[in-house]
Amino acid sequence: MQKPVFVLNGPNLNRLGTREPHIYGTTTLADIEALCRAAVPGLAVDFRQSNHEGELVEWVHEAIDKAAAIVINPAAYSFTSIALLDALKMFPGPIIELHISNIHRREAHYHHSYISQVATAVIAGLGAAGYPAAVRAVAALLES
Ligand code: CA2
Repeated sequence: MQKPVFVLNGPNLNRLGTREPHIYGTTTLADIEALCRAAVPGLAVDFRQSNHEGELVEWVHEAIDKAAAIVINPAAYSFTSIALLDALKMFPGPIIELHISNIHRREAHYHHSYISQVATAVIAGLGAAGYPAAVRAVAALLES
């Protein structure tokens, strides 16, 4: 059986849909999880969110053994976490870094992501629609 795709979400994303709708839209993380699960029939999606850097690192370690691909919205850890970068370097499959907003149109502190160094591809600015697009993209990469 095909291994699942891990969809990992970083800090504060559990509060999505509750503020800043002009940047992040009104979709909740539960809505996004449903979009991911429906994106590719037959593809298992393991969807998680944590506000803790160490927990995200441990999930990446788990993915090394269990997942075919990782889609990750590291949120603020994109711009600070060498620990997450080092963990992702060990993952052998495709990694898609995802941001709901276009981080390059925002303040300068959102412009440099450590995670982009190890990402197969980066999706930013498509809103919640970026998530199912990322899941479809990894499915295509795993097929090829
Ligand atoms: O655009 C994205 O997906 C981000 O990764 C979201 C992060 C931000 O630090 C990145 O620059 C871009 C922040 C997530 C904030 O979560 C929210 C919580 C409640 C309401 C709206 C957003």
